[in-house]
Amino acid sequence: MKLFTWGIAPNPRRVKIFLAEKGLNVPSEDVGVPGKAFLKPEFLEAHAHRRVPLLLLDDGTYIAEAMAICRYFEALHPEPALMGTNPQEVAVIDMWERLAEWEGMQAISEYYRNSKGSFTDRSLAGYSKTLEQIPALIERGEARLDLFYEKFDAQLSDNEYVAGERFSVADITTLCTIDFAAYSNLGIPENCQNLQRWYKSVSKRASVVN
Ligand SMILES: N[C@@H](CCC(=O)N[C@@H](CS)C(=O)NCC(=O)O)C(=O)O
Repeated sequence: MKLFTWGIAPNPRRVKIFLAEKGLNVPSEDVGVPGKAFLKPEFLEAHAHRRVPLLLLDDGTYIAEAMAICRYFEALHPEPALMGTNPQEVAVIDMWERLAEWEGMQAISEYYRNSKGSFTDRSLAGYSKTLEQIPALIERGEARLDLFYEKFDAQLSDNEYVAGERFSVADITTLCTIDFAAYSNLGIPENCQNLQRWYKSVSKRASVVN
């Protein structure tokens, strides 16, 4: 088994934190070009998926998408549960994790990939075809991110964690989204006190610090 990753890129980081929470050590290979904003040509040529994280199983099966990889390990190693233990919990965690990805991670990715010179002609990850940047998506990404912050701040006003009273994969995606946004100086707004409280607490977890 091998997990293909990329430095501190936010999506491989979701899997890295998930595995650390489970106490699992999976052989991995960083396929980023050091100091550059792209993946190694050998990786891109060998893997039509062209994105990380990507998990290669011993029988040759590939699993892409951070959440699919996490689900695989959750099924193999159910404890500690990070994706819920009963139908309701599973659905609520899945809902908040999806909201974090769709409304947060996509918003900051939209901003990031359309604003940085290193992504000219590669405004979406995973394609060899030229995809030009759309400048209007910079402002739109920022506006979407504000809405994400507002929604998650409200959710955390009466929940300790994003999906309720237990730490879950929804917290992992939310944290990776926020750290990625902070990297572009678009971190949690001052007025989102609930989110600030939550962020301080989850950032101290061993899985995040190490
Ligand atoms: N929805 C995917 C997103 C994967 C993704 O976009 N990964 C980025 C790194 S964060 C990537 O592989 N980028 C390759 C590139 O920019 O060429 C997931 O959950 O894994």
